[in-house]
Amino acid sequence: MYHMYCSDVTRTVVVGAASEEQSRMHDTVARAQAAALAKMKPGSKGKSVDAAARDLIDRTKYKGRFIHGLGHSIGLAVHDGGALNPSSDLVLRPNMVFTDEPGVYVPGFGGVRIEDDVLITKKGPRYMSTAPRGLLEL
Ligand SMILES: [Mn+2]
Repeated sequence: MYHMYCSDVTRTVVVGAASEEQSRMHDTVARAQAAALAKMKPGSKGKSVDAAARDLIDRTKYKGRFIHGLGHSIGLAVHDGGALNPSSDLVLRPNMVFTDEPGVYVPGFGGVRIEDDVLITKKGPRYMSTAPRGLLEL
């Protein structure tokens, strides 16, 4: 919280050194997050932002493993009412703030989510969260 406004950030942690598969999974989600970010511009529809991440994931071995919407608006409430998901007709406008939080989840193996908060500006998207986005090895 900052002056009553919420943030919502997710990082993924692996205990020990990441395996090749864990690294590949994290890299896929990172690329999906970046693909969605590139679409987070004024005039974009929520469903097209979601599709940028979902289509990327669905072209990999993790097809169908992104099992939630891409993100949500955020402000005085952490889930502020607007959604970025496959059925969202919401149109992005300058000064709106959304999360960009793709993930993949494989039963019996594990999951990855990377979540950051993004300000929509006339010039395009701007990350408001600055924590390192890499896979954390503990
Ligand atoms: Mn969230």
